[in-house]
Amino acid sequence: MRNKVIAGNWKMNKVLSEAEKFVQEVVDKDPTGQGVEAIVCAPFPFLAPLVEQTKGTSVKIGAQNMHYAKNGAFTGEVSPVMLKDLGVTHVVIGHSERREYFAETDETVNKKAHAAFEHDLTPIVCVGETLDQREANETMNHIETQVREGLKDLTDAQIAETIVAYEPIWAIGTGKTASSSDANEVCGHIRNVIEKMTSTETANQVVIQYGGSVKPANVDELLTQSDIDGALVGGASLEAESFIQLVEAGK
Ligand code: G2H
Repeated sequence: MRNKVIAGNWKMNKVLSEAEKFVQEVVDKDPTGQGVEAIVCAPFPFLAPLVEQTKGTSVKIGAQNMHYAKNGAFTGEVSPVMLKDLGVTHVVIGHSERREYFAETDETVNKKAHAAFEHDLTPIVCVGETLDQREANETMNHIETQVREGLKDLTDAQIAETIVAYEPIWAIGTGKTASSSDANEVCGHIRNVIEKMTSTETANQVVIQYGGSVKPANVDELLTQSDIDGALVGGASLEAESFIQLVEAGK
């Protein structure tokens, strides 16, 4: 049985006092249960205090990006060594906003996925198609390429530990959600691609999240789909009350 994993992706929102207030509310409520994980992916400046605040609780803290190098002359970047040293457990890799605005490619995603495992961080690898690709019936091929390239040369054991987030770009922050059956179809396709790359056993271990306008009103329907094991949530993860409801839906 795969865990349900609910990850909040705050993107570039909040100041530290708001972040701490949010996390305290979640920690006090402790919405996780057996088989349900809650991760808050926060901006870099909040990571150290939030890791401290969540020590000994069930809430994990993730980053939204990182560089693939251990260290070096990369002004403005943050390395996997730094994240690991702080106690961060997860890192979002290749979010469509990073691909669109910061020139991330399947190649950099793959380098970052390898770097995450080298430093004992769990990558949340994002894939997804544009509206044009969906309308041109290119979704499945595009997703297959992103999965194959993004996870290239990882071991089966590493792929089993990877979280893949399917986020159709046309559903991000737009209020439009893919129908639960459409989302499940693509998540099932991702699992099939991983099965071809590895084995049935490995593919069955991979947690596949759906992301794109997930909210308390639609999360139940999404989470009951056979191949959707959680959600990567932006807008609806900004309020503690709604994030708590989303995590509770995983039970
Ligand atoms: C997709 C998602 C979080 P939202 O980017 O990764 O954001 O839930 O606001 O569509």
